[in-house]
Amino acid sequence: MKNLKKQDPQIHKAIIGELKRQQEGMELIASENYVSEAVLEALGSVFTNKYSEGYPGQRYYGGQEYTDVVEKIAIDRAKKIFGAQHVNVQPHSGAPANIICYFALLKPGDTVLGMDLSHGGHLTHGHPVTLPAKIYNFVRYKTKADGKIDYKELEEIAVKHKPKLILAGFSAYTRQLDYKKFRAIGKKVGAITMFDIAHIAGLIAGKALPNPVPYFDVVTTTTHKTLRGPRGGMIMCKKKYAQAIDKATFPGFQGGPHENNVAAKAVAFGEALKPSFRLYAKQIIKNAKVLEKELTKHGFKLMFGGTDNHMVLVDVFGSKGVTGKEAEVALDKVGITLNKNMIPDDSRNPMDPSGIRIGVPAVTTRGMKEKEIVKIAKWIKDTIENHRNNKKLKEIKKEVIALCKRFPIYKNL
Ligand code: DSN
Repeated sequence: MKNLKKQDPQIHKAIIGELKRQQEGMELIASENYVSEAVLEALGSVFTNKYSEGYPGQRYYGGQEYTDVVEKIAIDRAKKIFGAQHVNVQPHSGAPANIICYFALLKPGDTVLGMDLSHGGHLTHGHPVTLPAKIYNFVRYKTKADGKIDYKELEEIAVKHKPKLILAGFSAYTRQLDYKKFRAIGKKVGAITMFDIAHIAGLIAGKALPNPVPYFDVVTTTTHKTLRGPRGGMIMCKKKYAQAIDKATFPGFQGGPHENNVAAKAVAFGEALKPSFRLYAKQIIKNAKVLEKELTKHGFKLMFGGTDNHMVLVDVFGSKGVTGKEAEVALDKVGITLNKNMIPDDSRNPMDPSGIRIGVPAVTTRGMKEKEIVKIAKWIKDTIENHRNNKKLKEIKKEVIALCKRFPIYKNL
């Protein structure tokens, strides 16, 4: 970054600081990951200069010979990974992708069935503070005491409210969904089915979880979580909805696509098609299972009874009398980054909830395996149990940095 260093030392310094933070810190935010240097190069490429409203072969501005190449490759690779009939790689991120789908498939006032936020759902699945919740009528379903979705209740709610859209997907739910049951309920009430796979897209791409794309009418995702691509979104759908989705993306909701992101998505999809990505996806699940076992052994209560994917949701307040915020702050002090999180029907508030969410995709990218996860679980326990003991926290921090240094990232940056 020699030009940046000379021209804008303040920004250069912040980027170097962030690089060091990522290199030395233990990243356990379930939705984060480390992209490859090739993905970073595509992101920082001259495609950032180009306007390309429209779609390959049908653009509004000239000079599209290379934008069309990268966008077509991104689409083809996504189709190959997920077996999708139609793909739109232009959504800027996951929230816009979801809003585009609502816009494409619904009329104002239509009813949508989505998962409750405190039960692991996502803000854009109808939380009252969001724009979609002001436009559409969201009805929420929850999980049962055993942590599974109550499909019988889901069916009853669907029969009662006759939604136009049934939404599956989550940002903190840790269990595998029954795709066939969603499809059957959708069919029974004549609803379109949509699955937001943002969190688990990489696990599906790596064949560590079954592929839901054949079962749902529409599937949205981000590209930067387990899929390990650039910050961005994507919509996959059945041919029947292709035109509506494309029109709702542009000109309906977005302007020009960010072709530097599209190029980086193509690079990441190329990586996801490699055999090594399958090993990565499988290792994520193995690591999460070890985390589940170790945290349980250390006296933590895991929500939903454990995990089938890349993350766990822990009731730290119920387990150790330490709030989610206190745990997040203490863990930050030792260089372990994660987020406080609501647990189902949390009696506390979102800024200081009862839980923390812990995910292993980023540390797995670094090459950490079962042995390292055992250590991480112990540090989490020791940090939370000693959250006011700064001396102890400093000792743990040294150990965390030492382990991260043994699993380096971005050596060539
Ligand atoms: N913020 C993302 C997450 O952490 O799950 C979802 O949008």
